[in-house]
Amino acid sequence: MNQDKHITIIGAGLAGALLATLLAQRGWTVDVFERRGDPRLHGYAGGRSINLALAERGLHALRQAGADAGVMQQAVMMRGRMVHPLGGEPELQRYGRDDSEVIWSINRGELNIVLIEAAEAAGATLHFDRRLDSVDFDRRTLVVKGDAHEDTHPFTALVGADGAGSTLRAQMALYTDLGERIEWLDHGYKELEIPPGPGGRFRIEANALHIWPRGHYMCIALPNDERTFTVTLFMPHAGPHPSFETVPDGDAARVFFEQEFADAVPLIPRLEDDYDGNPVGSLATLYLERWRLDGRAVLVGDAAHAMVPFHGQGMNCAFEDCVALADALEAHGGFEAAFAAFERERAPNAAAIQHMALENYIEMRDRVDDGDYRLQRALELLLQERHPGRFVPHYAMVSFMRIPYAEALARSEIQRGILQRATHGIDALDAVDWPAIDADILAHLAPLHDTPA
Ligand code: FAD
Ligand code: E1W
Repeated sequence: MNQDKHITIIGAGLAGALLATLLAQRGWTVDVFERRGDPRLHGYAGGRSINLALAERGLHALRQAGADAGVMQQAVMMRGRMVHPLGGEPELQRYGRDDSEVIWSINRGELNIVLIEAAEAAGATLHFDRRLDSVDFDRRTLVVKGDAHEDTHPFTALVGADGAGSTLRAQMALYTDLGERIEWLDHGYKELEIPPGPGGRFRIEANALHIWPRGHYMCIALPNDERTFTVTLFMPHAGPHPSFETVPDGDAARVFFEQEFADAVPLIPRLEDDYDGNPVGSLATLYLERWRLDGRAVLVGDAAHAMVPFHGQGMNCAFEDCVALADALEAHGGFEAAFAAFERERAPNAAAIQHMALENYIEMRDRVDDGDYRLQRALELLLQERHPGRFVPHYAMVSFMRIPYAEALARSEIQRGILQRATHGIDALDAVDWPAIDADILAHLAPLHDTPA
């Protein structure tokens, strides 16, 4: 075996399977160890239909691997957010200018299967039911367990794609200080299901991400290709408002939903069973000062930078990591230089999207249904037309473009100031002082350069 082009990946989840594909396609010998069983044989762990929003960054990475067509077959287009106010009609707020600026809802299990098949087709070797247990970085061996098995394998270099609770990260931390800090969100989440309606049709608008903003908590719903929706309730774990403490079970949930999400109640026939049967998930941001142990191991995706889900970018960012790492391994001689270049490129961008994801929770749960927010979104669209290639709405920079997240964040902060100054004390766009805004934009925003395809 060519030791220089051999790599071992921990985790065949979203990032692990995509990275295995990209590297195997470039002539690498790739071994992947995955704790779970092969989802093609036993179905995807959990069995529930959980979906994710795929945006341009993730889609572009899938194109690099030639896996986009297989994924898009199952995808449902989402044109915008459908906001359901308390006691009012739902309203669609478009994400972009037209149907070329949309995002896609995809099933996590189906996506993982497409990527696992791509990895094997490219020549990677996947070992299922093999959980990483420990690593001896001095001897360069690792121990994996599963099926009453315990094996020791030699490795050349390791990539940790084993998610937020990464075992590889914990093993690396025994050899070097990674500067790890976890910030738990005091809100958790619970998933519920909207089954198909009469005639097997979607019960609510299929091509949207539905949001029920309620100030300190919210529900969202994403469509599945089998005509169901997965609803997610985000709410504090504890405390007096509504919280998972004050709404402890299915019966309490029905009363709560009748008060707060009345239009959703008839859509969720198994509300009590779903609420009682599904766990409350926890959410956190994981900050690391270092992502690698010299040239012996590096972390990608959630293992390196788990984030809260409110921008729908965790997987998209993990996929961008995979392309960046595969490129760095091709561009640099030796693992140490490649891992260092990868970390240098990605760490500031991961930090930027982690920050934007936290900010977006407050935006989604509290602001999407107020007049000021809608005025600023409408103004963003007009400014995009007036200053093409210079003023691009925040959401578009994150979801429809591939400029580095750190640049999107810096520009968004400048634009927020411009929008605030422009809308200060006015409540309609016809009162806007256009010459003043134009001058503000030209003074503070340089022309933007997107990465070419
Ligand atoms: P994972 O997908 O967690 O994969 C890790 C893999 O490693 C798993 O297969 C696991 O079994 C395996 N593994 C773990 N430990 C071991 C071990 N010791 N040995 C071997 N294998 C191991 N992102 C988006 O882009 N869009 C969204 O809409 C979105 N919505 C979300 C909603 C919620 C409620 C949450 C919680 C997250 C959401 N995300 C979303 C984020 C997204 O789920 C993650 O960012 C993404 O799954 C990260 O991929 P990963 O491959 O790094 O980790
Ligand atoms: C998306 C879980 C999740 C996933 C998402 C999004 C949101 C709110 C949530 C962010 C968004 C797609 N978002 N939606 N509308 N404005 N921002 O774009 O993935 Cl909670």
